Amino acid sequence: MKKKLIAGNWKMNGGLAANEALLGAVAAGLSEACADVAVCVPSPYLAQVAGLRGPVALGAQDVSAHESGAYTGEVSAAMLRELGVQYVIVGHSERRQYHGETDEQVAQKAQRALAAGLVPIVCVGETLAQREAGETELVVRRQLAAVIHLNGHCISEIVVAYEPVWAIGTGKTASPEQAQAVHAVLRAQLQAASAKADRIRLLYGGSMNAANAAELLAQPDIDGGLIGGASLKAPDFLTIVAAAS
Ligand code: 3PY
Repeated sequence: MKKKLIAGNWKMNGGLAANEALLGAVAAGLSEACADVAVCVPSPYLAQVAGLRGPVALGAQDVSAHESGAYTGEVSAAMLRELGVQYVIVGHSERRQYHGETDEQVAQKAQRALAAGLVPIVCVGETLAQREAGETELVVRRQLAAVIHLNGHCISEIVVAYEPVWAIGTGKTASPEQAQAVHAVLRAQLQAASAKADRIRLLYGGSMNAANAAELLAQPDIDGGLIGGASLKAPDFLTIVAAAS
């Protein structure tokens, strides 16, 4: 059986003192047999968290689609790697929505990450309007297809996160049945692309919290969670990790 992965997405939150307190509390609460745990932190704190992380893997929240050069403000995959980063989120809906990231750019970012030895956490998910129009499957398959198309030969090295946009920052969560249905679609798409698809971890994201984690994580195709707000509170985050362990 695959070990589940619980990755915190701190988004644009944190501070030197707060990070130290949060990581200390998380590390103290982890047991040896627990799920894999990661925190995806804002870029300025990567070096700090690399020194504090203990058993927690380090993740970033974005990476440049370019290798290096005149791209003011961007951070390359090689730079992340040098800081000890293992995971990087690509295509989070907040980046697709507020920064206009396209499926092709997300696929390029995944490619840069893989080439540098990082594991991209590729986010896919539909908006409320798309769900109501019956387009959920079409949308998530299109988003994942772009990444499969560009990264076919190493697709088994990625993590996929299904994050329905209508469940992000809204307090709404997909029901376990809704989430499982989409995960099954994604799993079938990955199986069609790779003989090693069964080892790819499919995370659910979108308001996973201490109260709903156990039910979501019990679904056959949910291999972990990408956790927003609840990853900023050590007791809640640890409850989710325990539910995955
Ligand atoms: C959320 O749970 O709000 C997320 O966006 C996790 O990435």
